[in-house]
Amino acid sequence: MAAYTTDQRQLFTGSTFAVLKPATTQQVADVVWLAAHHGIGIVPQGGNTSYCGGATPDASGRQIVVSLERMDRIREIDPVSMSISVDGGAILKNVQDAAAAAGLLLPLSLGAEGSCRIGGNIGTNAGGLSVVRYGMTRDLLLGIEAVLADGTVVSDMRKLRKNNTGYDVKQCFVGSEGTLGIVTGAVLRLAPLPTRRATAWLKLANGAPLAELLALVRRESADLLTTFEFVAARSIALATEAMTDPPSLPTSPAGAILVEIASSSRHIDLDELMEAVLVEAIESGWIDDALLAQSGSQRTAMWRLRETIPEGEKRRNGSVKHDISVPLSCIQRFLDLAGSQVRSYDADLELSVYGHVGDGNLHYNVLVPRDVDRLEFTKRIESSLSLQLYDTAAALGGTFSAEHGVGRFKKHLLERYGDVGRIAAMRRIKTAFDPADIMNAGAVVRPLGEKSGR
Ligand code: 2HG
Ligand code: ZN
Repeated sequence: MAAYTTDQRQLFTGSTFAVLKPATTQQVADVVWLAAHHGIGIVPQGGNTSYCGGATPDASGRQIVVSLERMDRIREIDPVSMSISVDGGAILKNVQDAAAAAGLLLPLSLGAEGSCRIGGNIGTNAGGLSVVRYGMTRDLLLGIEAVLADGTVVSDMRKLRKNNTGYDVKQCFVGSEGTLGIVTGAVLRLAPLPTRRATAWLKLANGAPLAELLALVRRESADLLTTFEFVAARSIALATEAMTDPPSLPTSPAGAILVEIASSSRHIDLDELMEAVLVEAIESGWIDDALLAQSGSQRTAMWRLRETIPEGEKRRNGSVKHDISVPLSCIQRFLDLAGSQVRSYDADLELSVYGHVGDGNLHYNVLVPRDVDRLEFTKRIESSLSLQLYDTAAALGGTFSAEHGVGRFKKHLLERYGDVGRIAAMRRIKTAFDPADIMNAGAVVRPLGEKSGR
């Protein structure tokens, strides 16, 4: 059972008396109907890769896990409509590959893509590495099939781009993390498959304004930008230590940016375009140096370095994660304020800061010192320094969870930082969809009538 009851970050282990693995939507509906009939709680689970404990049962032992892993089919690709229909348990990587085999791109890409599943991507509104160009999961969702808390099947697997016929019910499931029903199918929007890419590693100059640099790259690359990832020097070092064959890339104490532009057209010379962008960025004084990938393997090495950071943190002794986002205009201010908060909390703490600056999203992670207990340290930081950092993000109009969701770990933060009216609306939606509170109870938001502190 351990794989189903322990969360991705191994922060807690819940308990369950059964893991059910339905193979069809009808079986999911039957399971939910039976559970509702007997008042049994359900935790819907895809790849169990939630960073916020959103897919793992609680410790009560009274929730069953409904795993979608057997519902992993690609149902249909329509190259003309540029859409793909899949089961809710389809693994993201398999959906990407199926789209690519049809000459199209599923523009959702994230570290967990080899194991996370589409239903979970919808439940958390997953973001990742190409949001700056293509948006979050929400923006890719054309249709949905979902089982409601009484076994009713919502069947809206249409591939329409336009369909203004009342409430957009499918969007209710986005960000719901299994609290409103179980996503058993989805239709996703595809894009032309890029045939050309130019990838560069930019060595940041001291004090370089990230948002201005981003604006320059977007403007001068004719908005062909797909990735703009910031990586602090400490994060680069962590990833490098964790790699067997780390690439040597230009870097400075100010860190680096991984930039990629991509196009499906064979008539644009992307290397030439990227070179022109880099010259302008160097002339602006915001970067000192840059390396333009000369081969597929050089490009892959840059990507591998970026994607190995979470693993590098894990090998060190883990990190306390802060998935914050602020308006782009406030990124620099956040970095300055948060940096001084961390220093005055404890000057010995080390940070690993990186992320999707193109989306105003930073992973502002505090490294767990080597010789301390990871869980105890996490608890201590989360009840003190983390709140200061979230306060700062909130004061700048930002959020405590940009792309990782709320789950069980961040529910109290939603209560603390969420707008009162918005939370009231969420609680009403929860109760309307799931009056008996059987769907992933304890995650995201309290239903109406339940006191806080559960
Ligand atoms: C990433 O961008 C993921 O690599 C993980 O969102 C972030 O581990 C993290 O803090
Ligand atoms: Zn991320």
